[in-house]
Amino acid sequence: MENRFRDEAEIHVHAGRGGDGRISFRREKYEPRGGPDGGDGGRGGDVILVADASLNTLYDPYRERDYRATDGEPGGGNNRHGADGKSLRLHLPVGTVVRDAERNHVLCDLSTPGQEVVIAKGGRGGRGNKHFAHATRQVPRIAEAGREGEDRRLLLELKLIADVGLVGLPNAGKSTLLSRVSAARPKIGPYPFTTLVPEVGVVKLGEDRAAVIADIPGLIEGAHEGSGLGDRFLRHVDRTRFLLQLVDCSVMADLEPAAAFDVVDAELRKHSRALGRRPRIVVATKVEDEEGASRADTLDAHLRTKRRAKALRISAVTGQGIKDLLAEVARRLTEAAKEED
Ligand SMILES: Nc1nc2c(ncn2[C@@H]2O[C@H](COP(=O)(O)OP(=O)(O)OP(=O)(O)O)[C@@H](O)[C@H]2O)c(=O)[nH]1
Ligand SMILES: [Mg+2]
Repeated sequence: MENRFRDEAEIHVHAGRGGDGRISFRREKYEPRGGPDGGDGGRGGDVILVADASLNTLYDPYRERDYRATDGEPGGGNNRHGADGKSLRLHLPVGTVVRDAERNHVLCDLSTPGQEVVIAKGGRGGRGNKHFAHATRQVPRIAEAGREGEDRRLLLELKLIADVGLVGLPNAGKSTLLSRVSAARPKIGPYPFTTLVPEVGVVKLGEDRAAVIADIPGLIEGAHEGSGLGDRFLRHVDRTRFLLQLVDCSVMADLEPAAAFDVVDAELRKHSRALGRRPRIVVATKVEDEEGASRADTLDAHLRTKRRAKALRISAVTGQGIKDLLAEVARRLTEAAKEED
């Protein structure tokens, strides 16, 4: 899984060097000592980071480590200016946090689609010898060298930005729910760890309302410390407005609903205080028969001691409860938006 999905990468970016200034003299008939006409070198290209909404992981392209913009061309004779180097535009998913790898401080956060940041500036071109002529030096045999471009090591860290995060044990039905309410087609399987890569989908909540939902791989005990890569996945729900915690209430589930709730609840709290306190809707999944309903009752009894609200019951198979769930999601988002104002 590690070789396909990247949510962390270290890369080295090199802006282009400026082209050198030229030493040259005009050559004309009958004028053996023409004036200086060496042109300036072109500017080196910049390295520009672009926040691209069509990407959602730091995929394979970024396994390459070095990224170079091109150098500026040297100046020519006859006052010809060297061509500027081409800038390199590096497309990264929205939600990428960029740090300086040496000092570890945040350089930028690519949070808005289309946002562009010049992360390494190209070097200035050197001036040609025509700039160095004056009364006492009419035959300047000097020109300036181009400047080096900026060179930086960057740490890229992807943190998805979504309205709603789906969390739960493996096999809880997270991806199934996402595929039911959005156009996203995540992989679904009757076994744990089907989802290996966080995925986002857009859910329509009304005529002109929509929410972005992030589906992450299942969490297991110890996730906050890195078990099952849980800490990396939890990071993708750091930037959500609220969470849907899914609890499998079918008889097939490995754990009783109350225990399943507690495992994930504890991991969220241990990951960070903020995530532990993030508004959350508990969702009892796979509730399509009496057996499921009675297990959902035990979950509610358990929640009574811990939380104000009961679990919302859904079945992705029959579609039961999904409309109500989306209505609740819409209501919560409105609430969250009000609080942010
Ligand atoms: N009976 C029933 N089965 C369901 C329901 N929702 C999901 N499933 C099944 O549960 C299994 C796991 O579903 P997924 O959506 O892949 O679960 P997940 O939580 O995304 O699992 P991971 O990606 O491994 O964390 C699949 O076999 C689904 O078909 C439901 O409402 N009722
Ligand atoms: Mg899944």
